[in-house]
Amino acid sequence: LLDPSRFVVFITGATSGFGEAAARRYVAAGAKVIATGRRKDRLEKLQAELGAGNCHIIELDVRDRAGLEKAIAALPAPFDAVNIVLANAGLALGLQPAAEASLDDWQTMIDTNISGLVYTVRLLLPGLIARGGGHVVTLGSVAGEYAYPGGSVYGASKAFVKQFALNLRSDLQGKKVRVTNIEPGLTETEFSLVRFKGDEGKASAPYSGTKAMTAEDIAESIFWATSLPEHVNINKIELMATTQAIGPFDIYRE
Ligand code: NDP
Ligand code: 8X3
Repeated sequence: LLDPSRFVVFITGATSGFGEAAARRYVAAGAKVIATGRRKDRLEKLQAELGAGNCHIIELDVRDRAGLEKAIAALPAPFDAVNIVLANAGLALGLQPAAEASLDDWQTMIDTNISGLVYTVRLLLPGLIARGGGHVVTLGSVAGEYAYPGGSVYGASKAFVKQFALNLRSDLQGKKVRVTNIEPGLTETEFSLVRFKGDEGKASAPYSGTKAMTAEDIAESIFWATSLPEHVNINKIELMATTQAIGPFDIYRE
C-alpha cells in the first residue's frame, strides 16, 4: 500500500458528508488535506479539529472558475504539492417529475456537478502530471447508472461524471495519474436536506426504518482506492446499502 503521509489531498465539498469524512480519514492516516467549500464557519471548525499544519482551508464555490483558478495558484507549501484530487462537491435539488421541475434547480446542478467538477479536475491535473503522478477521484452516483422517477438532471449529471472519469483515463495513459469514480447509493448525509431545501421531514424519510450507508463508509472506500499500489487502478466503485436493491422496470397499463 502507498504511504498516506505523502498524500496531499485537495477536497471539494469538505464542509459536510463524504468530503468532511474523507478529510478526517486522510488526516488520521498522516496525510495533508486542502478542505474547501462555501461555508467558512464549518471549514474553520474542521481546521481547528484537524490542525492547521494538516488541514489548509479555502472558502470556495466550485462554480466560480476564476476563484478556483486563483485559489489553486495561491496554495502555500506544502499544500501546493497536491497528488490526490477529490472532486466531491455536488448536490441534488428536487425530486419532481421533469415537466414540473425547476429550471433554476437544474441549472444549479449542472453548474455544480458538471461545470464545477470539470473546472476542479482540469485546473489541478497539470500539477499532478508535472509532479510525477497522482489520483483523481470523482463523485458519481448509482443515479448515474440507474434511472428513477425525479432523478432527471441529477442522474444525468452523474452519468456525465462517470463518462468524464473514463475518458480521463484514456487521456492520462502513461502519465501515472489514476482515476476512480465512486458511485454510492443511499448514504445518510446532508444530501437529502439539501435536495428538499431544508425540509427535515422530507429529508429524513429516505433514511427512516432502514440502515443507509454512512459518510465514513464512503470515505473508507475512497481512501482504500487511493492507497492501493501504483500499478492498480480502480476504475469505479459502485456501493449500495445492503438494504437498497434495484427495482423492476415500471410498466404502464391501461
Ligand atoms: P452533503 O450535502 O452532505 O455535502 C455536499 C458538499 O458539497 C458540502 O460540503 C457542500 O459545501 C459542497 N458543495 C455543494 N455545492 C457547492 C458549491 N457550489 N461549491 C463548493 N462546494 C459545494 O452531501 P454528500 O456528502 O452526500 O455528497 C457529496 C457528493 O456525493 C455529491 O456530489 C453527491 O451528489 C454525491 N452522492 C451522494 C450520495 C448520498 O446518498 N449522500 C450518493 C451518491 C453520490 P458548501 O455547502 O459548504 O459549499
Ligand atoms: C445519491 C443517491 O439514489 O438519492 O446520488 O440519487 S440517490
